[in-house]
Amino acid sequence: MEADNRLTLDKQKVITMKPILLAAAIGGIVFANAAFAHEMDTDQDGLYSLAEMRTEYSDLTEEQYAELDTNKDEAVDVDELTAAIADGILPAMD
Ligand SMILES: [Ca+2]
Ligand SMILES: [Ca+2]
Repeated sequence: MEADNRLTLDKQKVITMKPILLAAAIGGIVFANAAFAHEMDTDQDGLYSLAEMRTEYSDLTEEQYAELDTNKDEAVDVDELTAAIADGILPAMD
């Protein structure tokens, strides 16, 4: 009986640890993206103009920029930028 109790406790520990580790991993990725994104947004308006994006992606064309602007508001926001990187359309920044 004692052994069974220990096994149950260990299982609970594993189950409660997993979401914490997952959250830490996701948090790290979001933080890294936020750091580079903040740097590229030189006027700090939360949007990436073509000129701002060219500071990181120097050969980005107007056509490519328009494709990144998936909601067609004529600006690339952080969601569109991270989606483009996640989809491999843009390389991740250093
Ligand atoms: Ca900006
Ligand atoms: Ca947009």
